[in-house]
Amino acid sequence: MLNDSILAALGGDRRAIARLLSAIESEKVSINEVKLEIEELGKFSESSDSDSWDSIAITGAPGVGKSCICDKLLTQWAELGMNVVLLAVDPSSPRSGGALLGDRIRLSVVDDEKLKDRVFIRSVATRKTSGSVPFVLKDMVDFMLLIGWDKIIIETVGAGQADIRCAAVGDRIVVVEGPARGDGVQAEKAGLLELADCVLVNKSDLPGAKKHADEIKESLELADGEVPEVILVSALKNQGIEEMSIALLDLKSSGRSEKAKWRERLLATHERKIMSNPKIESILEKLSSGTMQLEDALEELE
Ligand SMILES: Nc1nc2c(ncn2[C@@H]2O[C@H](COP(=O)(O)OP(=O)(O)OP(=O)(O)O)[C@@H](O)[C@H]2O)c(=O)[nH]1
Ligand SMILES: [Mg+2]
Repeated sequence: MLNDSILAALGGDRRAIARLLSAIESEKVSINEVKLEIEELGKFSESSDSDSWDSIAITGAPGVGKSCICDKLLTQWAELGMNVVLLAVDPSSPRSGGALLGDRIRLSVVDDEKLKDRVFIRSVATRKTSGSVPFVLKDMVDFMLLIGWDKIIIETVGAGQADIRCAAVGDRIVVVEGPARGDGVQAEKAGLLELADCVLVNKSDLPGAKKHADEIKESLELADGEVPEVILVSALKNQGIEEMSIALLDLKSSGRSEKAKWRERLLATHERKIMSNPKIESILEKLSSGTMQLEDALEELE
């Protein structure tokens, strides 16, 4: 059964791909099972060289234009002959089951007869309250790569810890900003920028974009290590789009962002380990009734 689905997915059958992604998302099928099946079928694809990336996260505050930028990237990269996936982590979707992308924005690439077969778009619902979303997302990314898709884009809002952990799934992280809102670069933004391999300042057609790009550059230069490139674009007016898509395709990871990414992955893994410990409920009870100290709880969970 799984074997048939995987064969169909390898052959590009979109319904089979969608079904397998759902099974992975609901943790009914594990990525290891998929790997084994593909190995048995003798269809294991070569992994790309270590200098290039397979997955890239596009993150930033709500409404900065992430989806519009993803639409442009999908179009540009598909035009180059690549098969590109967009996994959109959708925090706003209250619906259980299949969350739908495009409530606000319809991606033009899906209407492009020449390109639509080269792109695959899928929402990932974050209805789960457990910390498993980044892990499920990682499995979905790995699945698409295993069945031979070339590049995976992860769109995720960069608004909180859980979102940052979704972004940290990507081999590269791109932070999208908009024009200046007069608040400069505050602490929360600085935390996100620390993970950036590149910063896009979108809506360059609006006043304040150039100013904000300069503010960001200044704030990035204050920190140690390599300074990521800051690129001005307008997804709406098609300004700087080709340059952006070429720069991102060739994007390298800086030591600084790499460390920040691994810190998030480490913390997420640690948290999941703690929360899945069978003793967690009784320990929380003891902590809340004052019969246990935090340090002892940690030791108990070791
Ligand atoms: N002026 C201008 N507006 C833009 C540009 N890019 C996107 N927008 C507009 O900004 C709004 C939000 O765009 P989205 O692409 O949905 O933004 P998002 O970051 O994906 O939003 P969420 O997914 O809700 O976080 C839309 O109304 C777009 O038309 C741009 O370059 N210039
Ligand atoms: Mg969006």
